[in-house]
Amino acid sequence: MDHPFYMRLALDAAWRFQLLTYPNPAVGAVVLDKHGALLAVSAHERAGGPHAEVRAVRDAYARLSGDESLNGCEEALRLHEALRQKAGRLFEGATIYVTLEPCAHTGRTPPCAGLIEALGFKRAVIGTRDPNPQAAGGIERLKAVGIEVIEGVEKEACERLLEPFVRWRAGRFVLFKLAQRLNGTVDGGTISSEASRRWVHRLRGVADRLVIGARTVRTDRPLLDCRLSGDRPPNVTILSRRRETVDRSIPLFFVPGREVEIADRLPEKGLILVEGGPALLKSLEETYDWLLLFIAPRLKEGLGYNGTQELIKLHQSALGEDITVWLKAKHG
Ligand code: AOF
Ligand code: ZN
Repeated sequence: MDHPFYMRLALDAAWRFQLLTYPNPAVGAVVLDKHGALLAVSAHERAGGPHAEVRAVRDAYARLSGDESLNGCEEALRLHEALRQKAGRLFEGATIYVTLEPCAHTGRTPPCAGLIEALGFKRAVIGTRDPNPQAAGGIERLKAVGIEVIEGVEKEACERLLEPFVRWRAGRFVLFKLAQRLNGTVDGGTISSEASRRWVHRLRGVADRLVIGARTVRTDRPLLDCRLSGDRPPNVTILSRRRETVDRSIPLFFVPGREVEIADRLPEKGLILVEGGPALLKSLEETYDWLLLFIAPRLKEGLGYNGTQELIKLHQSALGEDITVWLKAKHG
């Protein structure tokens, strides 16, 4: 069995929900049957929802049994109970890959390690340990009942995936999001595909604050809501050194249920999403944690980002028509 290969499948699945799981970590899981055939690839999608392992086991169960009654179920407790009741010996000899140590605690959902144990998995391949002491302990628990545990597969990549979780637990994580075209231009209307914009709206829905520069507020007059995902609109911080220059007739001030503040610095706690252009990016080069670029397969004249910051690529994937690239400044 090519452990790194299957772990990378789990990693790719998890990255699609990176940050969307806030305040939980992004986690991916893969299930193979007793012959080593691939049954399911899945990820944790939102806090309060089923963990990655449980969603992967749900899909693997449907493949193995032909029973479709749990397909699409996102209720963690119901899944735990139903899988324990229905799976019988289907998972005997099976292998599960998880980017993060399966939890051993009852949080908003029951413990994943308990489910893996109850279903009779033969082997668990785990990327990295859970830095949350309340949830950790799954590795010991699995070993104690005789499940073969292989630890540290693609460890660095699994730790990288977990970095925002570690940072916001310690205080704050700042993501700067920028959309650009192939030739680097960032102005002149909509840039990224609908799938990318829907993803960003989901992120707005979970972030503690959406931060935007006073210049963008002035020129784009944006609404900054979550209309494509149906989530609650985020509270907004407008970065400005001169409070009085922000025009309060701009639509974003009138989105119901939202608070808007004008401040000269970033909020200090939680998950902070910054949406802005090249000027704001330049001014926050030393401050943000990660940069997420959406690159749309189009060309158009205009203003571009001319930064020369040294960046480390963390991950890339496709979203709709676009390419998304997660980057980190070298200073970070
Ligand atoms: C896993 N698999 O996919 C994730 C885990 O409140 P809960 O029940 O959702 O538990 C949240 C904690 O569980 C979170 O702080 C982290 O330590 C762990 N996340 N564990 O086995 C997963 N997302
Ligand atoms: Zn869990």
